Amino acid sequence: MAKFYITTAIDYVNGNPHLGHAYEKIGADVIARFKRLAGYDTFFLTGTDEHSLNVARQAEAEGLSPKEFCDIMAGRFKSAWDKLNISYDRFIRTTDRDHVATVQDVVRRLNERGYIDKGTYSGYYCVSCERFIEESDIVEGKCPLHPSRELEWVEETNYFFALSKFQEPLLKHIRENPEFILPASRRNEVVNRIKEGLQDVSVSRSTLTWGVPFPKEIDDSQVVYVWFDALINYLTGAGYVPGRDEFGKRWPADLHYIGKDITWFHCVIWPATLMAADIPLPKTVFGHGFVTFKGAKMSKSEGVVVDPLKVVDSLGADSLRYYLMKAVPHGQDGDFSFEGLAEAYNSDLANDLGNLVNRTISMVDKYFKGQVPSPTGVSEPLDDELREVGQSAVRNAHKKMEELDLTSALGDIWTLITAANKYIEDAAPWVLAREGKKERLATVMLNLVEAIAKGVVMLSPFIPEASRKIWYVLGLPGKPEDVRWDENLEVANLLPGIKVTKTGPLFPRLDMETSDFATGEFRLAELAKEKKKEGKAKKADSPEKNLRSAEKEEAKKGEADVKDLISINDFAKLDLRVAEIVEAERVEGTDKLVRLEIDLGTEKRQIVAGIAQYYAADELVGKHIVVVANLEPAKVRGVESRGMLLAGFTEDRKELTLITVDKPVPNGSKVS
Ligand code: ME8
Repeated sequence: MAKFYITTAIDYVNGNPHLGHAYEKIGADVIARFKRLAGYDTFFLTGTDEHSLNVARQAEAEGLSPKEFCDIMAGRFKSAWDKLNISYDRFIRTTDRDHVATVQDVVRRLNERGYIDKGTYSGYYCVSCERFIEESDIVEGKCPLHPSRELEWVEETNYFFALSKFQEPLLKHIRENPEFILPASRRNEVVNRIKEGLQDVSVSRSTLTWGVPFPKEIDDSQVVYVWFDALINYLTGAGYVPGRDEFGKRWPADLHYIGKDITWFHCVIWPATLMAADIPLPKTVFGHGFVTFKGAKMSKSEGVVVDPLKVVDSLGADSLRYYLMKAVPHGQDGDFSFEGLAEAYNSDLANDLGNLVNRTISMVDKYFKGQVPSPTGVSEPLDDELREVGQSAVRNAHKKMEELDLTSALGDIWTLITAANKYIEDAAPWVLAREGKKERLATVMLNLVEAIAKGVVMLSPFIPEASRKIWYVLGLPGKPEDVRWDENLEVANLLPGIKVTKTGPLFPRLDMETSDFATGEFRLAELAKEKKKEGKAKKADSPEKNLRSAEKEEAKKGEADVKDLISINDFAKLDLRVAEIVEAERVEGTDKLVRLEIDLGTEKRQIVAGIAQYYAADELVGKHIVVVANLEPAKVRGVESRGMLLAGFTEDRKELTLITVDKPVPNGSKVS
């Protein structure tokens, strides 16, 4: 099986994950999921870049050691990506022990080969970029990317990497391997800059202590410069073994998926380092564009930040994933707006996709008692057209995905969703039902289910949660990810006899008047921008405190998972009971809530639980769960809830599991 090793940039942890970070991780995740579907043995690496000067300063401002600070922040990044369903195989941290060993080994290798030399550095440093800025790049005394931040003058005795020796080898490599830098526009920028000449670059810092220590035998007073350390994470993630030439079945990387601001590091410094160390080069570096907010780059230091998690809490991960992949075209910048997000949600997800699925399922339910009919052999040109659109969508989207043009692939997949909606209108199943044309009706329903199933397989890299759910309510076996992309053409074989499950709206329509979007709660970025305009923004040079004190306490204790202790008397106040679920139904107008009727032996009562994304209503009936029976009643979205069920997340936090009993006990039994 061919392998595919994909990496993202590793994020600085001096601020919370923002929408720009999320965009990159989602893009890489869509590619990784696609490659798995296409049959590649895929390994997906992401993580955090922790040895920056920014981090050291931020930790100090919070009264924590850099490592304590990084533990908290890395946790936030990891849980953000879990929430967005990023299917990484390893979350690497540059403070991981194996990574430190890899970095030291690479430095040793370069030193042995004569590519590292001591020298004196003097020049300007941008702490936001964590890079030395050449005089010719300085704009009005500032870094061009961080105009609100002062540059810092640095004069140090450092170790330098002999980048200047690689001008010709790099140009040759890029010439002979046009796929090395994508998209082509980035390649031209890089080539032009290389032609201007390459200077040796500093790879150590002598005035910092927060970093990977330089190998002792070379110099024990220096640490490795953060960028040099960071790039090497790609080797660590591939299973690099210090001291061995051959390592890992994953290297060379097939794709480094990174932002356009860091192409210089990835397309020049990184390949030169690998050439010097005699390690094969990655196949492709793809420099994606930026997500902007009202035209400005999302950037913490510039005060333009949209919190992706707030969007997820309100509309779900799939909505954000879908919108970002649609709004930021292949390799280019794209603007994020709340209006755009709401529009894409309502019009594409709720109307086009959600309605298509709900209407189809309702009709199979009504006309065929929920059982998808078998082929009848009666087919019309209309049917062939729909099938043709489906086959082309599978082929075209495949090609676009291989080209990493995710936005166009999404467009190709949508041609099938649009065609299926049109097919309903043209075939008018309700007329066929009225006229008693049962055979024709069967063909139409089968074709619709086939079109949806095909669409869902292709959509699963983009909107994995909804895709799984649609697959489930269609009654298809397994998960859409289990179907290989090229087998998708034969998805029809899976259909006859499957039994659909009626469900509430997959994407309940968003009411622009009453939703969170209208409340201002979401408009953090806008507010930050306004504040900045008024000159009230925090001084960028003074590290802003952003940790909650409880997080700090936990970090210091080093026991992040242990909560405050309670006494046995406190515990005794809880009335935990076993209850049987006797009825379950989705709370109308919500996508998370389920109303349950539970039997507590002596009484029946109603509780409301936020578990609809993890359990279909039918699945719940008959389960014996554990509830907190003496919780004071509350209204959830206007529905009374008298009690609370207990549940926990699975290890990857992707599934919720109810706490149930594993031997029969009477309803209402006390749990203690
Ligand atoms: O550069 N839109 O970290 P970082 C799209 N630690 N992508 C964006 C973006 C935006 N508005 N803002 C940032 C670093 N990014 C280094 C990387 S890799 C060995 C070391 C992207 O936290 C950015 O281009 O500043 C980069 O690819 C990633 O987010 C991390 O940025």
